[in-house]
Amino acid sequence: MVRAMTSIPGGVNSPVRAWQRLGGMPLVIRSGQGAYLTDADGRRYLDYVLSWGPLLHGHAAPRVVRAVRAAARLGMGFGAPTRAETTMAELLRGALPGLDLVRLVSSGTEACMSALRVARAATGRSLVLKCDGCYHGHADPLLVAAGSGCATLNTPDSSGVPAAFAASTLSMPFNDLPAASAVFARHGRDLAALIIEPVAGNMGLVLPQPGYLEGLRTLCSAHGTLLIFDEVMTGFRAAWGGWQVAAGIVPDLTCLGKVIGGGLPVAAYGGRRDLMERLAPLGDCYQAGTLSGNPVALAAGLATLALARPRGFYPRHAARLSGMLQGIAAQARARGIALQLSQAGLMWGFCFSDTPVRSLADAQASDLERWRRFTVSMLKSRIYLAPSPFEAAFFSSAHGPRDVAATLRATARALDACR
Ligand code: HOZ
Repeated sequence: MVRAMTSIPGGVNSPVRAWQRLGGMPLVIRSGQGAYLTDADGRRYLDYVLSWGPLLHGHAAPRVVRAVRAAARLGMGFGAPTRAETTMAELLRGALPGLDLVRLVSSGTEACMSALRVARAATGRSLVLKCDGCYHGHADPLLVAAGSGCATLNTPDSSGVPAAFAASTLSMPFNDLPAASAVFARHGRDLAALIIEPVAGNMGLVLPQPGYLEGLRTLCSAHGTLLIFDEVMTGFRAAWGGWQVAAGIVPDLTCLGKVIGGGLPVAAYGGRRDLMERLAPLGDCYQAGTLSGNPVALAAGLATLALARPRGFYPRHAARLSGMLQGIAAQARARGIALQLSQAGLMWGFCFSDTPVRSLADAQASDLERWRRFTVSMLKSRIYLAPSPFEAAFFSSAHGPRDVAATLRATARALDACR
């Protein structure tokens, strides 16, 4: 890491990797296999970060690796249409009812930034509404009250963003429908879009309260504001398709990433035909990318999704995760430690708090020092959790009963250590 720091700002290529909340130096990773990581010194860790979400089947899943090899042999990229692009677009359309048309890009940042541009083009309005603690990538208009690394480093609004850009973004507390109604009452006519993670995964894992997303859908429809679900984290992880499928809510535009690339850079955005037809070459809204639809990355994504497709995949692995979380909850109760646990399919979160966590303010008010001591102790037991209290944890089909048992032994020790 010391060597990395002489060449890379902070030694990391994305700020939350720097362990600033946890203390100490980040692990330098050599390899991953199944549910495990191996660091540069040869130590093995059970991994609940999973590359921040994409690895639905753990590291180097054999079928995914085979698909990548086969695609690479045929060429690394063409910057021209391929069949794999259409296969992915058809798969996404089939899984998400609101996707009439979909465009492939390379990162969640790009997907969200581009969806906003389409929303502004289609509505002719400029204001955008988001939620405090939601993170939609690092495009200028979205670095306002942002979660993830911004919340971790206490820089929810970035320098370098022109004031005029930041002023075009309004932010409100997550899970607060009266607050949303107030914003719409005041600014509804100028709001191009409301962008939201339907399950917030960048302030820990915070589920929407019953009726919240439905209420937002109604507000958006009533004011001609487009509803954008950022399912970069929850897409094909909370459920096949995404949270919107499980919740039965159809947004106007959806952003995807992470799992659909199986660990390689694939993301997508799509939605109603009339909106997506605004994009060039059909329309006047421009968005492009040399690596968009890269065939090797798509091979990883398609193989990952093929493995998740069989009926019962999500319930089976989510049930194993639920069992683990019930075990952790019982351990905390037995020790008199206030711990909130949350789950959305194969994502989970934990927060040391007496009261349910419904917003960024709740997450910030939790016992962050206890989080630190717990996470450090887990690391000593060779369990790798996100180095930030404002990130979700992940689970994969590679995490088996023995891994769950090892985790529960470690959580018992860690809860003792942070009493
Ligand atoms: N987008 C990730 C947090 N939700 C961070 C990714 C990274 O730092 O690698």
